[in-house]
Formats: sequence, structure tokens, C-alpha cells
Amino acid sequence: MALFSSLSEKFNHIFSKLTKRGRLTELEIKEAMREVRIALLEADVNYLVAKDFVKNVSEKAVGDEVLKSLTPSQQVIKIVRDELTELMSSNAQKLVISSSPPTIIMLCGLQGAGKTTMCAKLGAFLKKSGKRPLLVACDIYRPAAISQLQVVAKQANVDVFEKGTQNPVKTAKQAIEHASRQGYDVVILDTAGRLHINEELMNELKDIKKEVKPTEILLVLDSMTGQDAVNVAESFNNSLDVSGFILTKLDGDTRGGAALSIKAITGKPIKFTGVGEKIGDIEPFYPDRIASRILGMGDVLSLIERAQEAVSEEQAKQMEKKFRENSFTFEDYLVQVESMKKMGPIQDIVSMIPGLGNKLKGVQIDERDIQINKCIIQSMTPEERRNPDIIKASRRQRIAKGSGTSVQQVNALLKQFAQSKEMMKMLKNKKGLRF
Ligand SMILES: Nc1nc2c(ncn2[C@@H]2O[C@H](COP(=O)(O)OP(=O)(O)O)[C@@H](O)[C@H]2O)c(=O)[nH]1
Ligand SMILES: [Mg+2]
Repeated sequence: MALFSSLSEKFNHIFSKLTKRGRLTELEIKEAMREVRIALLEADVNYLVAKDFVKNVSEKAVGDEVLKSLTPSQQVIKIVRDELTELMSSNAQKLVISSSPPTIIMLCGLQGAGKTTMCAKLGAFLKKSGKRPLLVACDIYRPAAISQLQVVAKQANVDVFEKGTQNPVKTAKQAIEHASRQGYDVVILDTAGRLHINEELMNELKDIKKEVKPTEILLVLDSMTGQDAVNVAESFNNSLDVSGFILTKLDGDTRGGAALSIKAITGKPIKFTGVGEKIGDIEPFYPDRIASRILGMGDVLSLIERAQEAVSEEQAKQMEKKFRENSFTFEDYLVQVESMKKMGPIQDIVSMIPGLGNKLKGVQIDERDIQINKCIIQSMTPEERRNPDIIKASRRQRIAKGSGTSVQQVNALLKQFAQSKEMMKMLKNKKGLRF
């Protein structure tokens, strides 16, 4: 994903200059931080936020918080990463679920921010986690608003409550009563927007808030609008005391300013992001992962998470042991290929590994090769899989024939396997495999 790619590239450039040096002087840190500040401003980060950020990083980089295990430049990258995370983090990051259902989520925001779409996305997201959401049409001003909600709700396979152009405060109230009676445990209100903030809009939203006392008031913001989004966030928060934000259209060419500034300016967290026009294009907001992505260091956390889903920890441990003992066989390779497949496209996984993502830009990893290798291995006898050394000429021919491949392809796989084992042997004396 090209999230904040221009900012990532600038950071990469700044830090690549650092990593070539053995030791960093105070002057070098100062110069790097000057560039970081410019990069942040160019990404449309609020200038006070950028100033503070650079000040904090500089103090820590020059100060005494130095870890022995890192090189000075790694140290700076780590501090920047931690500080970026801190900038976006809050102890109220997660969606609050009410202990007495229904949980009421009120979405608000300017016209076109993505409220109606987000209602359906959020509905689908919550449904997947076992909830029973009800969407409520409280935008009565645009003629097509209700039918639009119905269309996206249908795609998300969630129900809609609507009372035509009746006063939205009344509709919201009735929807909650309906939800309680019918066993819906989450109510999501799709409110009306305006082109600009005005008193009429704020009053209506305040009235709804007063009447239904929402568990969450989430302001939906178009991330493409950069600093404007931050200004909108500030004034909505002043009037409504929102509980958090949803940043939409992060799939577009957004520079990142809104994501990086909002929490610092308002004190409230971003809870979700919209990353496309489809119902499934919603992601909870994880500051640490976004920070890693911005730095182009690979989204290690989500890689590990996905890997854990696919391979049980026990399996992973066994695999590592085998690598280290150099007893890794073709049978293990098959198991590994299977679990890799569950993790998603190889390309995605590789791009999340720190340091590899950038180097492999544009390089195609052919999943068909993996499929061919799988066929070849499946044509081996169990004995051959465990002990590839016995696979001599006649066996190679038999395997090629059995798998519908050529002897050259079988040879290539055997060679590749031998090389990986050789590499594993070299790693044997190190601390084991790490990301
Ligand atoms: N690319 C992209 N488009 C989005 C996203 N969220 C909403 N949109 C589009 O933005 C437009 C306005 O969305 P809508 O939900 O009607 O906004 P509302 O006026 O706030 O209710 C629609 O064309 C949506 O398809 C997103 O995350 N990514
Ligand atoms: Mg709408």
C-alpha cells in the first residue's frame, strides 16, 4: 500500500544518509532533524506539531537514552518511530462498546467526508466480530441520502432503520427503542453533513447527542483535505466534544498531515480509517503500525500477526529448530509453503519485512514458481523428501515426469534447496532467525 508514500520516501532518504555513517555528531542529528521538520511540513503536518516533534526527537537523540544494542543511526530511527507512534496514540484508541446495549455510535462530519459509506463499513466490521448492528438514516436533507444508506447497508448485509424526513432526533430515539426490542446491540447513526460548518448543523447534532447520549461520537474526516481536516476536527470537537475520528480516503494520494496532527491538536484519537470505496475497506487505526509504515521499515507487527494466524506458534518454533539443526526437509518446505499461502500473496508479505520492502520494489515474485515447486515435491517419495541427497539422475527423471515438469526444473529446485540449507547452516551459530 502506498500509504503516505511521499513522506516515507523523504524519511528513507534522510535516514539512508545517516546509516552510512558510523557515529553521529550533534551537528548531524541537527541537520537530519531540520530535514525531518521540512518533510513533515511538506506532508501538511501542523507546524506546531512538527516543531514539537523535532524538539522531542532531538532531545532524546542527543540525550542519554541510548540503547547499547543499536547503532547511533538505528537509535535515531527508533526514536523517530516511537515519537511518531506517541504522536498518534491514545489510551482511548479502541471503539468503546457499552456494557448496557445497544452501543450507540453517532457518525458526523461534512458532506462528502464518507459518513454514509463508513456506516456500512463499520456495520460490516462489527458484524464480523459477532455484533448485530442497525444503521439509522438521520440525514433527511438530501433526497437520495436514505436510499444511498440502504444500498450500502445491503452490500454490508446489515439492517437499516428509517422514518423518511421525520425530525432526525425523533428518528434516532425511535431507532434505539426499536434496537432494544429487536435485539440489535449496536446502533450506528448516519447524520446529515453540510458543505461548511454552520450553527444549524451543530445544533442539530447537539440535539441528537443530548437525546440519545451516544457511546461514541466519531467525526468522519476526508484525509485528502489535509490541514482543513484538522481545522474541522478542532471546531467539531469544540462544539460536540467528540470521542474520536475516522479518517477516510487514505487509499488516495494523501500526504499524511491529518493523521499525524489530529491527536496532538485535539487530544482525541483516530479510531478507524477508510481505505477504499468497498465495504471491506476499513481498518482499525494502529499508531505503531502507521508509524512503521511511514518510516518504510515494514509493518512488522501486522506481518507477525498474520503469520501467527497462519502458523501456530508451536509450528513456528519447530521450524526454527529445524533450521538451526539443519534437519529441514522438503516435507517441512511443503508445510511452510502451505502456511505462507494462508498469509496472503508473497508480494505482500515480503513488502512488510523491514529493509526488504524498498529493495524489492518492482521485483516480481512469481507465485507460479512456488506452485511448480510444490508439484515437484509432491512427486517425490517420502524418503526422497526427507533425504534429497539420494535424488540422482534416474530419480530426477521420474520426478520430472510425475510432476509434469522438466529435469531442469527439478534440478533448479534441488539446487535452490541446497543453497537455502547452506544459508541456514551459516545462521546456525547466530541467535536464531529474526525479522
Ligand atoms: N477512495 C475512497 N473513497 C471513499 C472512501 N470513503 C468514502 N468514499 C467515497 O466518497 C464519496 C462520499 O461518500 P459518502 O459516504 O456519501 O459521504 P457522506 O456525504 O459523508 O455521507 C463517495 O463517492 C464514496 O464512495 C474511502 O475510504 N476511499
Ligand atoms: Mg451521507
